[in-house]
Amino acid sequence: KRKNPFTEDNPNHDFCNFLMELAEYEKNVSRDIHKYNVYRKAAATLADYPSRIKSGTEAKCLKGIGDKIGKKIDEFLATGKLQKLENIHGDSKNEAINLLTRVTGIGPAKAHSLVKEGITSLEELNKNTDKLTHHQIIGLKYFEDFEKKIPRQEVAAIEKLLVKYIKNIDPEYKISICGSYRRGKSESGDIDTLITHPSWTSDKVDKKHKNNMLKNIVNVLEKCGLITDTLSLGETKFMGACRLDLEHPVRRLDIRLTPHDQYYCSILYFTGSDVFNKSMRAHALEQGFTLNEYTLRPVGSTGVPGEPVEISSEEDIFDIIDYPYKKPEDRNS
Ligand code: DCP
Ligand code: MG
Ligand code: MN
Repeated sequence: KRKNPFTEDNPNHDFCNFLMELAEYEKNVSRDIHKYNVYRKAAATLADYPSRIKSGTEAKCLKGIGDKIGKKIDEFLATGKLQKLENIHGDSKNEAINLLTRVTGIGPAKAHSLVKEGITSLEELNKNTDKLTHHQIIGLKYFEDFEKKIPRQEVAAIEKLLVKYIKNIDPEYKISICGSYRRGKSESGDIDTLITHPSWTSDKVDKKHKNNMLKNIVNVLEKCGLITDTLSLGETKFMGACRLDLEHPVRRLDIRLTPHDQYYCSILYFTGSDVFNKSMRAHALEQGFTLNEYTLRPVGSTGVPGEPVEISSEEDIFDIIDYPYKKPEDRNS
């Protein structure tokens, strides 16, 4: 599970680090998603900033950074640490909750309840797998592998295999690796794969057919040894694990199957970043549109969304909501 996506060299990475630690604390321990988003946004903004921030005042000029975070930057610059974080780390209950949420499938609520039962380490978790779902057991099994970042060239090698095996089922399948890889990052937390097929549109095909399409793809990828485990498999979403070969760690693999007419909204969503998606959706709303991973629709005067707008490229979506086009590499904040 991603802890800090801003590890790549940037002149403000130490600020990003403490902001992401605060973000994780708010999400996992306080369960305050609003504060989590505020810290995450601030970290994304700083990670994107090309030069070293010299004071809280300077930082406050940037989007998403206010008084409180400005003060924290000043404290960090003056003392090299944050008292708030020192206090958080000094509490073993917080540390246990933070550790357990690093297992994929264990969310803040589950982590709280495990810690309440006295389960505070991975050893104890291993002795209590009866309390875990299949997803969480696989998460625990590959705890170390799943925390390793995936080098870009390994994602590219897995992409090649995915394309080869899936096109072998039907050459008309279109496969795109999205997420941080499409944003050009040198390493990724997982592999986000979007699949579509020109003859499959949202109005045409029944659920049964859709169901079998993804199941069939997953089956094939399992048979050839690329997929090692399934965390969850639905009609349009697969979450699981894959491995290039025995010399490489097991990696988290997400697959989404999308109808052809929803492809551009899907690829936009799945490319992210999550912080960028939030900004873009907020902008869409200001322009009277509701944007999600499936469609772009005008918000009618009654508040009921209208018919989806026809879209034939990612650029279309930016144009329609009057948002300056950003290449995937520029969608980090
Ligand atoms: N996404 C989103 N909101 C979320 C989770 C995901 O908008 N809460 C979208 C944007 C993400 C994309 O899905 O970029 C893929 O999700 P990941 O969690 O795989 O994130 P990334 O690929 O961006 O980063 P990483 O390298 O950590 O996987
Ligand atoms: Mg990803
Ligand atoms: Mn993912």
